[in-house]
Amino acid sequence: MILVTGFQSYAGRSANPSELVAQALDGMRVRGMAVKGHSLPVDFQRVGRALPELIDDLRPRKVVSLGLWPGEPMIRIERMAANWSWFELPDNAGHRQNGKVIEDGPDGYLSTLRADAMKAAIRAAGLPCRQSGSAGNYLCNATLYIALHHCALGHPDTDAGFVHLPYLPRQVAEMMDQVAEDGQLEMHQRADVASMCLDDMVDALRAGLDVA
Ligand code: PCA
Repeated sequence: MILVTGFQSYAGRSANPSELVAQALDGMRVRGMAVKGHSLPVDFQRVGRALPELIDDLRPRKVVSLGLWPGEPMIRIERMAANWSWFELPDNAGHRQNGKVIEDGPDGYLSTLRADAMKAAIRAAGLPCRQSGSAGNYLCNATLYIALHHCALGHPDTDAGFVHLPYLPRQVAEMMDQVAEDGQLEMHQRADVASMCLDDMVDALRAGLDVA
């Protein structure tokens, strides 16, 4: 079985594409494996408990976590997780994790998914995709670290990785309305207005999971 996690919305946004993609993939089959979509709260403490529990309970063959990267123009496969958090924004519980993700954990982990094959498959499906060497310092990096650490300790046969997603088009439309209303409309200066439609994101993930 493949566990796909998405995040609930955060920072006052109306939706999180990662949650919608995880929901859309839930129940599909990839190479004979069932896909289980699961939604995670944007809450450092709760993810730290819930994700290891999910892995213990479901014993997935793969864990593919998804999150929004505001402004990212394409499917972005993360290769590394750092044992370092710097939450510029409080999570939905009001917590800022500034320091290590796991106090006595190693400095970092490499994703154990077949990231090169995933990138090639997604591009072959006609969808833009790149790899990245940093999942940032917020909850997505922490989530990848928590999954890889838990698998390293007790689930050697479970691969784990992370994919960041662009905004949905309607989120950018809302944002443009909002900045216009606030009198901040300097669109030529904004670099965070890229988006991708839900169907393309779901197709990309299906292509990626097929070879992950
Ligand atoms: N993106 C955030 C956390 C939740 C999400 O969808 C991140 O990139 O860390």
